[in-house]
Amino acid sequence: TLEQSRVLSIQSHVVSGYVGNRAATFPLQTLGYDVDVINTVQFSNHTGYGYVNGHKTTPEQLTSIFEGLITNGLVSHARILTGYVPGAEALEVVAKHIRKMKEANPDVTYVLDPVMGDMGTGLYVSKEVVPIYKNMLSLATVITPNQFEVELLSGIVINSLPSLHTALHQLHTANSLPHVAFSSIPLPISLVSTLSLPPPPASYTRLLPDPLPQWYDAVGSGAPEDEVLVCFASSWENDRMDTWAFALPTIRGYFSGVGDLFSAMVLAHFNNPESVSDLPPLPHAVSKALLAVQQILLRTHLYSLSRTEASGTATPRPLHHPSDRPTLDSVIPSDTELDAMKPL
Ligand code: PXL
Repeated sequence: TLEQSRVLSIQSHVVSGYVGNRAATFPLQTLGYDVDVINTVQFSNHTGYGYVNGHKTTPEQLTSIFEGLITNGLVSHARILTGYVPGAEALEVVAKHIRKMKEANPDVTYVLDPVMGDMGTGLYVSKEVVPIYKNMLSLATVITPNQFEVELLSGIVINSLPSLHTALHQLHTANSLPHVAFSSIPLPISLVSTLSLPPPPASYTRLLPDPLPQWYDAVGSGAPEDEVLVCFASSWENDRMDTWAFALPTIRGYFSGVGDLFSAMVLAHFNNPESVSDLPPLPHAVSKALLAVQQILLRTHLYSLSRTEASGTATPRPLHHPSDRPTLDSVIPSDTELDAMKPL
């Protein structure tokens, strides 16, 4: 039988910094999860530094770790999370064991982040990884791709809301995939305010909080007509697709591991009896995840602004140095702000 509080998280480890398992583990633990961690790489730091040392876990090493867990009867996780797995053979090993776990217990919740690349940089795993992820889609409960990964997995180029809708529809129907949480894409706020997702039945749009939080000017570009980040979530049930869109103010900083934290928080809040609202499971989990990510980014941003000394080569100077910076206390959302973030 499954142990509801146990999570198996399979992603990267970095010695310095917080991406992959280093971004996922502690936040999951604070929510009461018992997190078992398989490290797919051990690097000195994340790859944004340009210089990285360390090693990838080999397929043989991954196999032996899984065998150890199985032999001791330690595989009863109710939730599985996977992220960065750079090699095809290693990903095959991961896929094989997740398939076994799902076969033994179809109720396992599996959040799959198909980490392959992004729009700016292109593919950053071996190209043999792509077809393996395509095969793994049928195992997943929720996937958390970015735009690059949605296009690669669906074969559909996203350049409009209808093409976005078609790509999501394709992902659901071709893979019997119940849920997609499409991590944020930048859109002009003028478009977002007119957003209507084809076709209804149930499409919610969570727009920017109104009034804007008082920290917004200090962390955003300062111009509300500027871009916002929009996250699309869609669920497929009984031959019907429901889509939700969430819009958030942009925090102008250089961050890594944001997607990893987001996926972990979606896993944490998805169908969790201790995390409830009147929303369906996916939009509930996504709104909780976005709020947690936003709060952590705000604190990280304020911390980075407060540091005067050089802090390593991966952190460029912040774009904004407002003299009246928000304080940590002031970024804790008020009840009114939280209310304003409920779907319309
Ligand atoms: O955040 C994704 C990620 C995961 N793992 C490693 C990375 C990064 C992003 O830079 O370098 C090792």
